[in-house]
Amino acid sequence: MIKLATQDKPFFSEDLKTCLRQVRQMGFDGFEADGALLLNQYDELKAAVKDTGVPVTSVCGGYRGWIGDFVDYRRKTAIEDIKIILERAGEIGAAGIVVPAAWGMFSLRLPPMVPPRPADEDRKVLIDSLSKLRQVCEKSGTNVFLEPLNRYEDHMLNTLDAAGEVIEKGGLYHVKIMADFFHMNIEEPDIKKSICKWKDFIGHVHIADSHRYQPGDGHTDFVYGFEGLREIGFQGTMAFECRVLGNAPEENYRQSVEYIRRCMEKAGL
Ligand code: LER
Ligand code: MN
Repeated sequence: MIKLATQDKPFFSEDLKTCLRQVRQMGFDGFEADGALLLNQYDELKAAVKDTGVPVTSVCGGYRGWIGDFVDYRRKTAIEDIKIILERAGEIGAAGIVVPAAWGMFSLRLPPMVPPRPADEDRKVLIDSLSKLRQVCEKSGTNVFLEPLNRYEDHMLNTLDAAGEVIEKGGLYHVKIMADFFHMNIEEPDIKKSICKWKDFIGHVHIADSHRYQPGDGHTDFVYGFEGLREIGFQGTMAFECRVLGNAPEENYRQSVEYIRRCMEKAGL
């Protein structure tokens, strides 16, 4: 059964128990926690999950550095932080952590356009970082969800093909592909076909509409993409990762959850 989750929102309480209750009341099945919560407020988060029964389905970001960082000590720091997050994610029943190669570090489409490291080195570095996370994933029963970002946010992995090829080349089967509808809308020629091509690799999904606001407000064809998820028998979590437009953001967000549930139904999910 697919779960719908949300990342944190400005209108959710800072008190984690209250936050998780709000998440459920809004119509979600679970919460996608920032990794910083697992690093810095782990006891509070664990107690909130236990008290409310609302699961942390997944984790995203919140660690220092990037697995594809140009600076070696920052890459090592990222790996060490992610290891701690994954151990704790396993303890509280979360499926894993969403990890891009890097975010906002370099773009081949923005000046200076010439990266300090060649593409074949990028790939080696990514395979090396991801290999170092194999043991903790196996021990904690978690996955790394490797996320291709659009060309303006990262230069290493932009498509499901690029992420899938790194996984295959490195034999990294503790790593799954994270398919984000916002990035796919920019980079994939046909979202449904790309999802179907990587059917055994897709482990997690992010949703936002074409303009990265709440689903239902833009022009992304979610039903079409969800048909791909139905065809591959996807059973993971789809997490909302978007800003919320409008004067009544809480109500608009609630309506967006209803909209996505209708799209899921239309797609047979
Ligand atoms: C960034 O644009 C993004 O999509 C996040 O999920 C980063 O991991
Ligand atoms: Mn994302």
